Amino acid sequence: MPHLAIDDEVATALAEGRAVVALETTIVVHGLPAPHNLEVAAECEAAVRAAGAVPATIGVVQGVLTVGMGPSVLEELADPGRHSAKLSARDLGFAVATRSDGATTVAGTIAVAHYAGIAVMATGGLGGVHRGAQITYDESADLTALSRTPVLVVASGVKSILDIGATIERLDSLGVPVAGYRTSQFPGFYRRDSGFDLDWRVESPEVAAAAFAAHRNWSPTGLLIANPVDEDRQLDATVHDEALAAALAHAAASGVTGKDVTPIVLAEFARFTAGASVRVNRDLVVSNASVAAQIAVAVARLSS
Ligand code: PSU
Ligand code: MN
Repeated sequence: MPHLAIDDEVATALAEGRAVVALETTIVVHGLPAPHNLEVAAECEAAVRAAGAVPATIGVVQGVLTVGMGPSVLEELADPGRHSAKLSARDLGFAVATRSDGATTVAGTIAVAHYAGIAVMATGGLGGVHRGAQITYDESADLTALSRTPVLVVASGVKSILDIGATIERLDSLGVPVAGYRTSQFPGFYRRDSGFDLDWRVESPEVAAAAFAAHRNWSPTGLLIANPVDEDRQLDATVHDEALAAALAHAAASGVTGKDVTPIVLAEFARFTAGASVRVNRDLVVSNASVAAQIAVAVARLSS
């Protein structure tokens, strides 16, 4: 497959049945400002290794679905002059055919991960249903991708800019199982608790892995493990609520739609909080990478 390039270390780990964790690139290219973006990418890879798994950062480089990329390739992909696209699952065929550069979203990343044989991925916040979606129909393809791709995703819930209640309902309709990681509350990305309860919680990577292994026998969907940011790392509640209002107003006034909405709202959050939201975003992504790696190790153990 000339359109698929799996890094040697990742390929060897997969062939030997060892733990591999897919990491996305949209957060690096479109989600976090430089130099935080490349720093956090390196920290995620280190966190995955520290937990005994192999990291596979996924993106599209000149039309090649690239599974596992070193820091120099990632740096090139994130170079603003390169105008790397934001690629969801549906975009991959055109990106291959036109030899484009692009960062993959959760939807794009799990599609490539599954194609490459990787069953676990980590991100910051899953995409979801946007506020006002009953008019705009703006619902992230992350949800429908998870409903047809058997990859376990670790995320700190969904970003608080979204309609969290509606997102939880859609995950239910789509048959995507959700459990809190050592919490009974659905996390609110920058905050531990979005105010919504969860039906399931898991206390260990082993139970998360066992649930996924069982689920895969009768369902084609992925599974969401919702890992909240550490208590002492979350954004102050008042700061959060003020920033959220400002970011939503900014997005509405800018007239931006579609896939540009999430990046512009994240950037406004960072500006309004003078970088505090970026700090929280960094902490939660690295924590998710670590939890994903622990789960991937447990998944590998179950299948050996
Ligand atoms: N998590 C973060 N920052 C991000 C994202 C996740 O901390 O930028 C990205 C993911 O790639 C996710 C995307 O798939 O945001 C959702 O974009 P949209 O709402 O356009 O579907
Ligand atoms: Mn959207």
